[in-house]
Amino acid sequence: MSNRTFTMIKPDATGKGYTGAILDQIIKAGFAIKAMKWTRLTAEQAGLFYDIHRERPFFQELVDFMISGPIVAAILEKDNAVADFRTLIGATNPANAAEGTIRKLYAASVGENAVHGSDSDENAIIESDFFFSKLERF
Ligand code: FUP
Repeated sequence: MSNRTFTMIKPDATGKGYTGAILDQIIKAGFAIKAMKWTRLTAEQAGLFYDIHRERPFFQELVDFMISGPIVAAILEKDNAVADFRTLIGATNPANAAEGTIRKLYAASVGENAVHGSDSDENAIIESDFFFSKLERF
């Protein structure tokens, strides 16, 4: 599955009305949508998704932010999907993100950073399975 990655458009970006522009940029960059849903996470779900950060000082803030509004979850397909998508979204902190990247354009801070992108092929599979059944992928 090295040609697939997983993304979320986070509550800051959905709330500010950036969903359409972000999806447009993703599609124009050559990613095909293989699954997509508009949903809102519970605290338990957000905690499980970011389980790796549970002991970090920003964990509670991260969970509170991720449940503060709806998100768009999607599976994306493209050659070299994980790395190319990380390039498209830019650095975690938008202050360090390259010009033209999604986070540079739409993110406000390291916490409210508009989008998620999987950081490895392994995590792309885990994260995709967290949100989507086989019947929801086309
Ligand atoms: P990324 O892979 O770019 O999403 O970044 P990380 O996995 O390092 O972090 C996951 C999320 O934790 C970020 F999107 C935002 C949040 N975070 C903070 O709120 N503060 C930090 O110092 C680092 C990360």
